[in-house]
Amino acid sequence: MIATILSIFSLFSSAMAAARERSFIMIKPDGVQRGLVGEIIKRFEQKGFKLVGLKFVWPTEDLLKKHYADLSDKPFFPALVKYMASGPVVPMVWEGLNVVKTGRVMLGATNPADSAPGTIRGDLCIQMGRNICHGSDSVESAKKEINLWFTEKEVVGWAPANDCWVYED
Ligand code: IDP
Ligand code: MG
Repeated sequence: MIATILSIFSLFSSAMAAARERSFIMIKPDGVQRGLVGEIIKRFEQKGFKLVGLKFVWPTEDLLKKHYADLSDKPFFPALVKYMASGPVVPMVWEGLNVVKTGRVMLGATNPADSAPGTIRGDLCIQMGRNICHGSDSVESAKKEINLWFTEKEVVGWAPANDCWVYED
């Protein structure tokens, strides 16, 4: 009996944890320059994900080198850092069920030429080095990226009025 209650509780709490998953999504300098901030935010908002962090910053090369540390041995790394430091960006934290995986699907492939129509990169850009938006590739890297770009206080938990119209009970 107690075991059943515990397993129901654990199923419930893992579903709750999944619903609170967070991804780091960032509109890159070309997305800002091209006036696509509203369009990209609109897609995540209309999907049903919840915005819990957002700012407008001109990032330093130092921060970008940390953000893209895993790619530091790639030949395109210097050009990538220069591109990303060329103007202001919009770092965001979005929350919801499977938001990391779904966010990547919404973004499309790294190379816009391979991105399906209907995706952000598939609809709005052409080349890999100007692909307008970043999205975390795993829950683990989302946590790292959120901690790199946001302080704890800058990520704001809140309860939207219409949760029951987005998620089943
Ligand atoms: P992702 O942004 O889809 O996660 P990553 O492999 O993490 O792709 O690469 C980070 C960023 O580096 C890409 O979004 C793109 O702007 C740039 N990039 C990746 N591969 C290349 C390349 O082969 N040439 C030029 N830029 C690249
Ligand atoms: Mg990546």
